[in-house]
Amino acid sequence: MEIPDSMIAACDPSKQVVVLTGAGISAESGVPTFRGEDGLWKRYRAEDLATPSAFQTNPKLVWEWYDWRRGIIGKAEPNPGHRAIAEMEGIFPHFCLITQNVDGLHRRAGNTEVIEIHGNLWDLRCVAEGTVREDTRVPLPEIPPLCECGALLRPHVVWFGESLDQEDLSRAYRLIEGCNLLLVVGTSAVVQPVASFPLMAKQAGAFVVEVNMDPTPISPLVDVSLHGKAGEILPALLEKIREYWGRGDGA
Ligand code: BJW
Repeated sequence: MEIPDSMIAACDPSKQVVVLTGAGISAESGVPTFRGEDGLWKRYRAEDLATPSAFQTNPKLVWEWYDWRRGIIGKAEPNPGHRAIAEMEGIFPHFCLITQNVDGLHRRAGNTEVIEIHGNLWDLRCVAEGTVREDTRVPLPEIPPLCECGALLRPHVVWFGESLDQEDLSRAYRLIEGCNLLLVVGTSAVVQPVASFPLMAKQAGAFVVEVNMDPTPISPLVDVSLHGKAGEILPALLEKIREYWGRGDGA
């Protein structure tokens, strides 16, 4: 996999850099993705597990699925791809990470400037009060878990048909529209509204790079598509950025 020089030149550390990630970044940590051959949606129906009506109909089933995923994610470790993105936060003074992932692995890798735009599965939200608390126990002692007020707790994640947190979304839009470089990693780019971020960034004048195992709907519109494993491409990219920009004049 060849990383073009035009791309390294676009990675100017003085510029606003945004990284947008999806499930593919955590695949090498053993966390299942949603789509593709081994994806969760091949084995489970999203309508039965990741919608508000599924939770209303059968909260126990939905929680059993999340408890199972929490078990997998609880044992997973950040991989070289997560670590490279964490190091980018140290290199680029104007940096932000927007992740669709709910696994918390980016924070564990060291990123602090993170918008978890689809929530976090270690947080539980009371359906009556809206209060959020962290609970990292695996397995949960009670399924479905209940709030002290007696109402159900739900995973603090964004399901299909639900609005994203307005504050997170507004901040993400501002970052996308103002960034100079957008690095899109490991997302199939089909779930809205996040799937539109790369086009928005491109239209606002950003240099857009995609890192993915396979081509996606955004591949034709990005400036550079790097096909391969994020855990291999991102450390190589970081090394090249350091080599190129570490010389001081970028020459
Ligand atoms: C690697 C790799 C390696 C593998 N290295 N790469 C406009 C038009 C049409 C529909 C809509 C629309 N606006 C809204 C909708 C409805 C819906 C939607 O987009 N549906 C589409 C599927 C058609 N969107 C919503 O409902 C959103 N809400 C919303 O917009 O509210 C307003 C509204 C509502 C209704 C109508 C209109 C407006 C909410 C979306 C919430 C998504 N929730 C989930 C579950 C989160 C909780 C949980 O985890 O349980 O979020 S679904 C799931 O998909 C999860 C992910 O964050 C999200 C995206 O998936 P992602 O990350 O891209 O993963 P994959 O598996 O798809 O892709 C992995 C990629 O990695 C692949 O490309 C691989 O090749 C690659 N890969 N290994 C590099 N090693």
